[in-house]
Amino acid sequence: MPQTHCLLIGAPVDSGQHRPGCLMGPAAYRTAGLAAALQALGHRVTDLGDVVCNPVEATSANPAVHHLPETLGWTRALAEVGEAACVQGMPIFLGGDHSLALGSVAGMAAAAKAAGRPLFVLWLDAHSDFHTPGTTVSGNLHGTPVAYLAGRDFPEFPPFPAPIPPENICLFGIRSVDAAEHAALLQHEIAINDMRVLDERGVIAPLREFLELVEAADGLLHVSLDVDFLDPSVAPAVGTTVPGGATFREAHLVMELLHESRRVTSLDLVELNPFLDERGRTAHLMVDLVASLMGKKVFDRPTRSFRGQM
Ligand code: 6HN
Ligand code: MN
Ligand code: MN
Ligand code: MN
Repeated sequence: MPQTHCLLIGAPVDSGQHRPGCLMGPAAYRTAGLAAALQALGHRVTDLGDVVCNPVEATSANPAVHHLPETLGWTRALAEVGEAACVQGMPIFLGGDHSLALGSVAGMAAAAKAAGRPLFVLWLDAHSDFHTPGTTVSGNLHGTPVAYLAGRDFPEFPPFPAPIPPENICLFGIRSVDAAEHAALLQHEIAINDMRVLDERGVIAPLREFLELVEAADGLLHVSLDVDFLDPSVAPAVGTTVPGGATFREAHLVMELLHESRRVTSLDLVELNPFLDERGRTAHLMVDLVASLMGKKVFDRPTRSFRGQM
């Protein structure tokens, strides 16, 4: 199996929502043994440490929006660090709340543009995160990154480097969508695999459909994994729990299929709030899911993809 150079990028972002604790995420992933788990699979790991945020003075026309200067600072810093890391290997962003993806995906989009390759995004989440700063009711900017990467109106932010066409975006696992997000999603051709779809079809068929698009376009694939994609019964350490999420095995199966696709080029791990965890179980599960994504198998048969090819 080819070795990957994994670049761990600590993103202790806590400004995208109100409940303190996500800033402890990077330390929790390190404590739960992420680097060792990747090395045990034969990968090379470089920990780039934690990124530092320099706030950017700004205000929003929407008075609900809070911590905009910090979020702008993180967006700029993470885009820069992420874009530079792409050249060396596979960036893995250790969050931090989901507003970090405003920066991580911007960095990946800039790198994809420079490489002349299309970027695809798989959003594993209970939420659609499709608000703009103008439509958010909570003012929590962690609910906005999909709208930013799709090129919607973000007057407070730098223009997104290369907006991602809706057909290159796949929402997976969603079960909580606000009215303004719902209305906007109806205007975009984004694949929406909500839990109703996954209940009926399972995770395999819809994920394969998306991976086939990535394959056909020889695309780069960014995966953004929100802890609340998982059911709260297996992953309690998150501020925005929504019942009815992916089971332990569904989540591993998604990761195993992603590994077999050989397409994933960057990854966000977001919304872990270690302050809400139970003896580290959510942090450990997230590390185990990354291991599945990077090649760990239940039983290590000679490698065969889901299509039965080598
Ligand atoms: N996340 N739609 C809600 C809001 O406040 O805008 C929830 C957002 C959750 C964001 O889970 O990353
Ligand atoms: Mn606050
Ligand atoms: Mn999210
Ligand atoms: Mn979420």
